[in-house]
Amino acid sequence: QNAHIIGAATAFGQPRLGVDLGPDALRYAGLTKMLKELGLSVTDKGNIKGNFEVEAERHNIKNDDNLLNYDAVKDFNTILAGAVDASVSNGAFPLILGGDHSLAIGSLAGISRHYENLGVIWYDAHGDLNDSRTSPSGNIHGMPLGISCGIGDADLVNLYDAGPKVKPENIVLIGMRDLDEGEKQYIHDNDILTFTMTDVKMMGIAEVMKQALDHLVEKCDGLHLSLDVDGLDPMETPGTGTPVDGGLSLSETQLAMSILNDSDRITSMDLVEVNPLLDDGNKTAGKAVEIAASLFGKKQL
Ligand code: DIR
Ligand code: MN
Ligand code: MN
Ligand code: MN
Repeated sequence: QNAHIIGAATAFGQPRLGVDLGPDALRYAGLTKMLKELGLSVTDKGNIKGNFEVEAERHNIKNDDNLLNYDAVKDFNTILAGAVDASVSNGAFPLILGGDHSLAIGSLAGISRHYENLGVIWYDAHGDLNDSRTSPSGNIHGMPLGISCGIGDADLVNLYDAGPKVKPENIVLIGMRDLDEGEKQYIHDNDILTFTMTDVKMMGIAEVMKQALDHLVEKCDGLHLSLDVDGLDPMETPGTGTPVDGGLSLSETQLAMSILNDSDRITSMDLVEVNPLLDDGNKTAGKAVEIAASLFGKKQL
C-alpha cells in the first residue's frame, strides 16, 4: 500500500498559532521512517501552507457571521481538497497531518467524491458539529463535521463539490466529553452513533470499536478516520490547543487503532491538532506517531 503524507499546515480554524507547525513536528517525531518500517511505501507530498503573513499579522479576524478567519479557511480547504482528491485518484491512502481540525472540511470534500457512502470515525473530545449560530467561539475547527453534513455556511458546505459530503448515519463519534448544546441537539435529532468517555469507560474501548465497525462496515464503501489528539487525555498529549481532562489513554487508543487495522477497512486519515508550541518537548507528536503506527499494523508481539 502506498501512503501519501499531506501536510495541512493551517492554524486558521482557531486562535492559537503553532498548530500550523504540526505536520513538521510529526515528521521530526519519525512518522515517515515508522511507516516505512511497517512496509508501506510512503510519498511525502510536503505541506499545503496558509499565508504566514496572514497567520502572524492578520490572524483572528471574524467575518459578519462571527466566523474566524473565514476567507483563509475557505481558500485553504479548497486547495487541500484538490490534493486529497488527487491522492485517492492515484490509489494512495491519504494521511493528512494537521493543522487544526478545520482541515477536515477539505479532506472530506476531496475524499467523498470517491465514495457513495463514506463512513467517518471522529475520535475527539469534541463533536465539531457546530455552525455559526451554535458555536460558542466562532472557531471553524469546531464545525468541520457539521459543515460536511451540510449545516452552516453555504460556501463551506458547497466547498469543492456542491452539497453535503457525509451522511449523519455514516458517522461514529468516539471520546466525546465536551459537547456544546447545539451539538447535543444535532446528535439527538440525527441519531448519530456516539460513544462518550463515560461509554468508553463503561464498555471498554474494544467493545466501542467493535460496535463502531458493526455500524459502518456493511453500508459504507470507504472509512475515514479523523483523529484529534485532544481525544486523548492531556496527560498523554499536552501539546494541543483545547485540552479536556478525562480523555483516552495512549494504550486505549493503540488498541482502538489495532482493531481498525484488523478490520482492513480504513481508507484515509486525518491526524490533527498537534501544536508543538504548546507541547512538552515534542511529546504529543511522538504519541501521535505511535497512534499512526498502530493503525498501520505495528504489533506489540
Ligand atoms: C468548541 C471547541 N466546541 C468550539 N471545539 C474544539 O469552539 O466549537 N474542537 N476544540 O476540537
Ligand atoms: Mn460522495
Ligand atoms: Mn477536539
Ligand atoms: Mn476536533
